[in-house]
Amino acid sequence: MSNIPRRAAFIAIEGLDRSGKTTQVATLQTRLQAEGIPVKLLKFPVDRTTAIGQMIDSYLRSQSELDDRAIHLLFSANRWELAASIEQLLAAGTTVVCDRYAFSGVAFSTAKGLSLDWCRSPDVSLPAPDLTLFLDITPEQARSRGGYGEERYEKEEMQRKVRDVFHQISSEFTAATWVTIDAGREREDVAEDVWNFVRQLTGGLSSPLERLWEGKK
Ligand code: Z5A
Ligand code: MG
Repeated sequence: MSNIPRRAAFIAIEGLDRSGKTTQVATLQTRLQAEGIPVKLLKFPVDRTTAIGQMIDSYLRSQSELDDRAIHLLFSANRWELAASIEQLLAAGTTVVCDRYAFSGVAFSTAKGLSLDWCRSPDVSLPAPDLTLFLDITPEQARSRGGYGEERYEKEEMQRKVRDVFHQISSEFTAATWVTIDAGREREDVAEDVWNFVRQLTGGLSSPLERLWEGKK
């Protein structure tokens, strides 16, 4: 028998706007709970009422202007605020499911014209998800869900660029750690795919939590 303590899995749900991230995260939480697996949901940007959260919220609503690099660093700081608690939860056996994570940070800022390497650097060494499920839809499918909202990035041209960067990011991960799911289908079909990947990790892991993008030039 191994003496290595098991820990819970860290799962990120990423995807384009209107791809159904929040819908799927809620369904996944219900399913994990029904299986008796402790779970904590996190959403980035976190709670828009904290000091950093308020700055992000005001920026996304176009109520304030910030340098592209400054807002990028605020999104990253928002994740670092929770990095230690993610580690503690996993060590205590609670599965952590994130609604967006560092990949959204890199995708949106790179789509605005910043370099991918620069965008990645503030998030290097964050807890790395054991599994990232990327919910992919076309801009046409997003439009059929009522279109984009009123916020700064909710424009079709921007969403196309973001999708391209997400595909570029995904090519750097193995098939075991990054899975692209066709999210243009019925909610139940997408949920079934999500569950089939997540269930493989519900027994916990004996491998240490990895650090995001460490060793990446
Ligand atoms: N951002 C950033 O720039 N940098 C960062 O580091 C981070 C984020 C972390 C706010 O994000 C913005 O922050 C975002 C990226 C940027 N900018 N944009 N644009 P957010 O997470 O707060 O955004 P959101 O408000 O959650 O919206 P969303 O992501 O677009 O939605 P979603 O969570 O993917 O989808 P949903 O709310 O589950 O579903 C959308 C609608 O579709 C809803 O009416 C559902 O009932 C419906 N739906 C869901 N699934 C289906 C299926 N399968 N079929 C049909 N209809 C469906
Ligand atoms: Mg959402």
